[in-house]
Amino acid sequence: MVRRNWSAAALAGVLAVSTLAGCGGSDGADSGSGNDDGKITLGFSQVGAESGWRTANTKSIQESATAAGIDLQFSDAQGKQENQITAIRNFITQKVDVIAFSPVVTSGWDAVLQEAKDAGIPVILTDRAVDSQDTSLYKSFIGSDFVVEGQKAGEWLIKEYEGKTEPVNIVELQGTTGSAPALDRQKGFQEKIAANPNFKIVKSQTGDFKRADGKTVMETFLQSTPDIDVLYAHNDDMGLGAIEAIEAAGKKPGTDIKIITVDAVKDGMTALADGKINFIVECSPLLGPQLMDLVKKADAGEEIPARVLTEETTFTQEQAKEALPTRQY
Ligand code: GYE
Repeated sequence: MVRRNWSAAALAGVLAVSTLAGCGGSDGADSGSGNDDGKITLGFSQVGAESGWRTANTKSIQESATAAGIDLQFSDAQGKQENQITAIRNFITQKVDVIAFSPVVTSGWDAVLQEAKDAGIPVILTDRAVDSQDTSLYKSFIGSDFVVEGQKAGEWLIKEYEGKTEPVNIVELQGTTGSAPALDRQKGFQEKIAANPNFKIVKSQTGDFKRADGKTVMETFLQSTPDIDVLYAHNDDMGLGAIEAIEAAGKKPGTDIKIITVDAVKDGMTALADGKINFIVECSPLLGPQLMDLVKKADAGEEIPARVLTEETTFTQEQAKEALPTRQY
């Protein structure tokens, strides 16, 4: 389908090119995406399949593209930024109508985003932010506020230990190094717990948002630090891996070591309802429907909000029991 540019000047340029193409026998109705079915083509570069959250997010994007009649070119970067850059360059070459992607890490995007901008293809950041100073390189950013998520985790801990004066040893399983959710969930949490001098983060290491890594890193934490009171894991999957390590070490997760995670996917919620996790901060992966609305508007050259925030809650063990039967993911 014709990629509609958003400025009148650019539109005039596209029309001129179309006219020339028409002379060559083309129908002149396609800017080159090779897709003449009238559908919008969306190129989407996904992080990978590192967690339950990501699986639910991919499903949401695929299902809502189908429902919206959008032709989705889906590319899995397997956790590597270089794969995402290659995928985005391919989308530019294909002349897709809109590009969306969930950046693995925050930095290093300026060059490829500039290429998309120069090609007149609107870009929508999905789920994770970039640190580019030039915010004109993308049209919108849809996703959660990860700093707020970290703050919610810290607030729960402060309440949990209210009135107590003994030291609280915390270990932290960070998400993928350099990713927006890892940086911001750490920041928000630290900001809140700084209010209580008894709280001490004694170990903090990445588990790459993966269950297996959460388990192995927790094993090393348990070996080096016998008196762990609290585990703060940046996602459910790492928390679930850590639970295996804690149980293997003969300790009771949720009792001997209190556990806070982020995401609230079904496996996490089940462990919460079972008393193995103490608190989960929700992060919704169901970004597909809102993303498709933004894609349609961006393709039509309409103004779209620079920031679209997802609505989220938190879950205690009791709340998890209530929510589990109807949990979608
Ligand atoms: O919390 C984690 C996933 O970017 C919000 O990535 C997302 C995070 C999510 O791997 O489970």
